[in-house]
Amino acid sequence: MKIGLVGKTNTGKSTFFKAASLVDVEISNRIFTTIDANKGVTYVTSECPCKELDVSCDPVNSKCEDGTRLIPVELIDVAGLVPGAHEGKGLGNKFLSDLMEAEGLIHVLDLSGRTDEGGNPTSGYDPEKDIGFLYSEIDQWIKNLLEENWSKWEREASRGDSKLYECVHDKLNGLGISEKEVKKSLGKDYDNLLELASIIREESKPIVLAGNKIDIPEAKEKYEELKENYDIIPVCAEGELALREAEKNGLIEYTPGENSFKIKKDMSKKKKKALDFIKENILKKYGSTGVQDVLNKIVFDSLNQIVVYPVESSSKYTNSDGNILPDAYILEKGSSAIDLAYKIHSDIGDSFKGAINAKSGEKLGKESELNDGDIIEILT
Ligand SMILES: Nc1nc2c(ncn2[C@@H]2O[C@H](COP(=O)(O)OP(=O)(O)OP(=O)(O)O)[C@@H](O)[C@H]2O)c(=O)[nH]1
Ligand SMILES: [Mg+2]
Repeated sequence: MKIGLVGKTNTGKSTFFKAASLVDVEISNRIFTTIDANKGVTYVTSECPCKELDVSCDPVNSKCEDGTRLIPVELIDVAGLVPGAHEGKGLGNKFLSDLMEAEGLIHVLDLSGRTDEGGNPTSGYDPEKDIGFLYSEIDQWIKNLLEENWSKWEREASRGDSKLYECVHDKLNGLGISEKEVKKSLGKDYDNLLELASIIREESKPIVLAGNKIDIPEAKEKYEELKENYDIIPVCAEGELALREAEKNGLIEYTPGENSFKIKKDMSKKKKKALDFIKENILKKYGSTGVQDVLNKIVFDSLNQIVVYPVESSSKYTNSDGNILPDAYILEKGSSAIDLAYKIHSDIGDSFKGAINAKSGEKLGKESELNDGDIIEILT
């Protein structure tokens, strides 16, 4: 699973990326700080069944902190988007293809209004404008790709040489857009290619709005206004970065997504003051820094994923090495036992004989739908 960070320059994408992945990347208030895409690993979180079962787990492909399972996903941070990027303006459209590898996008907005559309310092800029501009850039870019070959595809389709959805899918395949998504989009009403592009984008690239810089007073005001019309999460990427770095350096105990932290070690007055500010103004007011909420929202809500725990022994919840609840897999909601088997390994899929739901003891067939938090033994 890959998630991309997108937005105009200087909104805090790299700060979000660094906070979420702890990969050391350059952050600055210059415009176009990031040029080449940064890639790293971050985690989505879900309640680990070890709590409910009262067992102590030994994660292998993931981590568990205090009963919260952290499951890795890939995060991509790209260059800032400028109006006209689809025509090659700014850093051009190469990074649009970098970004489109991602299944879901996080649109990082600077809610403070202190950066204009080009990322330069200003005051009173309305960040709502950036929301529409992102959709329009992506749509025009997809439209351009469709336009290049559209007449040819229509001719081929009318001769019966190939199907329209196959041609469109071939072209968009590299953008992580599935055949199913193309087919569904083509089945909807559209008057022109821009409308079709827009439908394809909605079908294939869910976008979560991250209202960043919520520590700044103007951003707090703007958030109150925007939340009436948009599903937007208040975020303080800089605050999350400070917390995760303090945790890494052993100064505090902090689980991402939580609304508090514990101080473990003495620190400088300045650092203590900064952490207190985050506690009072962000964590207490909004319940978290928002970074983890945004990641969980895009994966679990927008991309409709669930977490399933495959085991080799359904009575002991272990793999062959005796690790309890070793692996957590992210699967699309609606996935069945056979889908899980193939996700583990094609050999396991091919020799599938059934499955057992470890919590209920129930025997499952190929088509049995899995639920979030299920622990499953595949029988081969
Ligand atoms: N106040 C405040 N400033 C932030 C926050 N997050 C990022 N910033 C600042 O915003 C500026 C831009 O941050 P970057 O992370 O480099 O922004 P970017 O979106 O990656 O920028 P480009 O790579 O140029 O596209 C830096 O000065 C950050 O310190 C935040 O939560 N609050
Ligand atoms: Mg950057």
